[in-house]
Parts: sequence; structure tokens; C-alpha cells
Amino acid sequence: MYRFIIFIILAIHAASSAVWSGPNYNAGCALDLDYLTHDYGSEVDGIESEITGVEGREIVVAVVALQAVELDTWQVSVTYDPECLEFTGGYEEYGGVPNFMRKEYGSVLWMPPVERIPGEAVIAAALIGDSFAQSPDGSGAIGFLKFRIRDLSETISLNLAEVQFLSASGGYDRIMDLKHAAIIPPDTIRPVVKISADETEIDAAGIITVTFSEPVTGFTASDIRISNGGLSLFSGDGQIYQFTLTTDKKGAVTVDIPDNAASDQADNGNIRAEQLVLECIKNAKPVISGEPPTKIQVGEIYRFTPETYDSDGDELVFTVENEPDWAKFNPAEGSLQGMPEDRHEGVTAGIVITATDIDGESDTLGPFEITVVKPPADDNPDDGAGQGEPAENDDREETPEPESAVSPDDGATEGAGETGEDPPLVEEGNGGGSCFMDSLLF
Ligand SMILES: [Ca+2]
Ligand SMILES: [Ca+2]
Ligand SMILES: [Ca+2]
Repeated sequence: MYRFIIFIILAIHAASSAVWSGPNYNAGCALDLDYLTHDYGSEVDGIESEITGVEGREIVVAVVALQAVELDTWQVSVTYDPECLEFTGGYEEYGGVPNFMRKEYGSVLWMPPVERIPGEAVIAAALIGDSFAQSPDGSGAIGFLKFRIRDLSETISLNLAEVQFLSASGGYDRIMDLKHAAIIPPDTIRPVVKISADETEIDAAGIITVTFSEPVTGFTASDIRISNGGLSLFSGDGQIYQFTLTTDKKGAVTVDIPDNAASDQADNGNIRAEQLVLECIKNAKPVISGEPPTKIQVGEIYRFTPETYDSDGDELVFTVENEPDWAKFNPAEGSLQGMPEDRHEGVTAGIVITATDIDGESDTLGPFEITVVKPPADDNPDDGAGQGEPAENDDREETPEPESAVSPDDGATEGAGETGEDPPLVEEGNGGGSCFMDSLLF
């Protein structure tokens, strides 16, 4: 008690300069905004100097002596904005956290904490008696202050001031190593996210970076929406993520991240990202296919259009090599059409049709050949007889009736030779052409 009175006198009259220095010149004092973690043995462990507050709620602040030596008597002022914090009380012990002053089982004289002036709470205590053995060394909570948060529109500072320690041996120190505290408003700002790529053009694959304005959790590959492509090798955490974007085909590729794909520490979901649009320049080769008829009869119409496919949807242009004189080639669709005359009889070989896309990639059909043959003998009995093309008489037995009707007597030699040229053509005078086409196509 004696020492305590002396200390208060010292604190009031000699606070501005140390009268004499004591063993606590290296000691410190801290405010801990979360007394639930109170492992103060190693100075900083367990001290939360900053915490997110909630308007209207109470907060308990532990006053912690750090590296004290023979601590006997102390006084601490805590200043704050009284518009924002309402002082509601002080405690020697709180929530089961023991008071450092009782560490050596000494009796403590506890000064009821007071708000001396609005915005400054004063707290002090002293050991009763002067036993060196009861004066604690080390770190621990020496008192607790409770406030109600009135206004948390901005960060509230809690500052230590006039921290003075008196040792059991009477050494006085004004403590300079002070760890102040701040109550910060809850985070109501939603994370903003940006999707970026090194280049606006992309071939088969490229690296995409996703950057949030603050660390987030819950962001996964499945949150990323991609059109005309996919993704692999997703990685990252906190604020920055990366993945490999793989493209499907030529054209626009878009990447989106929707609202609330990830959330910040305060559980605010992100605002959806501005869409990233890249141009895929990967070109797929066109494909040309089809089975052009290889035989046509004089006087019939030849018509062939290839089938084409370009997975990019490119418009194709066509060229032809070695087209027959009697056929016309359409460069827009790659088709060959025409009607051979007698003079065209024979073979046109080495016909190649090429389809080319806008990027110059091409595919070819062929080479193939078209043989122009004479019309059936029964239509021209006078000129067909002598020629005969026995090489193709492989179907003569199929059409015995028309043959016998025309020349029942000599069918075995000449007649058979005529008709054998191309039996399907002979079957019907009118529909022979289409029948012929069908037989070649199927
Ligand atoms: Ca703590
Ligand atoms: Ca936020
Ligand atoms: Ca293409």
C-alpha cells in the first residue's frame, strides 16, 4: 500500500521524465484484443493487436505486461475515441485468465479502473507488502478493460499511454515498448476478380491468370466457365490462380467467372469477372470425300459434288486438275458436271479436286479417272456392230431378252458383244442414265 501510494504520486508528478531508472527499462506493454489466446510467455504469441469488431458488441481488452522484472506496482492508461468506444468496466481477471501479479501468490491491491476523462481509461494495481519473492518476472495479463463498440464506421485505435512499472526494489520505469491495438470494421467489400492472358490470340493452349483483389477461399476449376475450350493444370491459392486454357477450334474463346465463385475471409462473395475474350487461331484442315462416278455414257449427264467438312466452319474454295473437256467445274462447291459427246469417248485420268480453307489448309480428292463409253448398241445397230468392246463383256448373260429380240440369230457373236458393253445402260431407254449413276454410286 505504501509503495502504491508512492507510485501514484510518481505517476502524477513525474510522468514526463523518469526520475530514476529501474530494472524494467526493457519491459513492454501490449493490448490483446482476444484474451482467449493468452500464451503470453514468448512476448508476441497470443497477442492480437488487430481484430475485426462488430458495432454494438462488447469487446474485452487484455492489458499485458511483457518481460517485466520484479513487478510490484504498475499503472496503465488506454486512450480511445469515446464517440466510438464506450468504457463499460475493468477486471483483475477475466474469462479464467489468471492475473500475472498473482503469479507468485502475492496479495494484490486492485485499483478500480476508471474512465478518468472521456476517452482515457486508467488502470493500476500494486502488490501488498514488499516481498521480492512475490514480485513476478516475465509476461502476463495484468488487467482487463471492457468496451462497447458504438461506431465502427472506421478503424478504432486503442493506444497505451502513461505505462509505468515500479519494481520490488523501488526502481521506476516509464515503459516505452508499447503495442497499441486497433479494432477494424468488418469487411463488407466484395472481392473483385480479373482474368488475364499474355496474348489476345491463342493457338492450341495458353496460360490464363486469375487475380482476386484480396485472398479468397473456395475457388476451384469448376468455377471457371469456358466456351470453345477447356482447362487443365489449375493451381494457386489466396489471391492468384493459374490454369492452362485449351482451345477447341478456331474462333472466339471466352472465359468467365460468375458471382460468388469464391469468398473472402468475411464471406463476401466475389463480383463476377469481366469476360475474357481470346481469338483461337488454331486451324483445322478441311476434309474432302466422295466417290465420283468413273464411267459415263455418251449423251448422259455426269454430275458429281464432293462432300466436304471443315470443323472451323470455314468457307471452302475448290480447284480442279485435269478436268474432262466435256465437264464444267464449279469452284464454289467443287462439283463436276457435263454431258460427253461421241468425240469424248475415252478416258480422262489424273483428275484431282482440292478444297482449300481461308487459312490455306487443303485436302484433295483423287486422282481419279472418268471413262466415256458409247451408248448401247441396240440404239445404234449400224455403228455399234463393228466396234464392240469385248473387254467389258462381263455381263452379257444378264440381258438375254433384249438381245434376242434385236438379233436372235447372231446374238452369240456380234449382238452379245454390243450389249455386253454396259448392260445396265441397256435396260431402259429413258431411265438408263440415272440407273447407271446409281449403279456406280452404290
Ligand atoms: Ca490473445
Ligand atoms: Ca472483402
Ligand atoms: Ca479450317
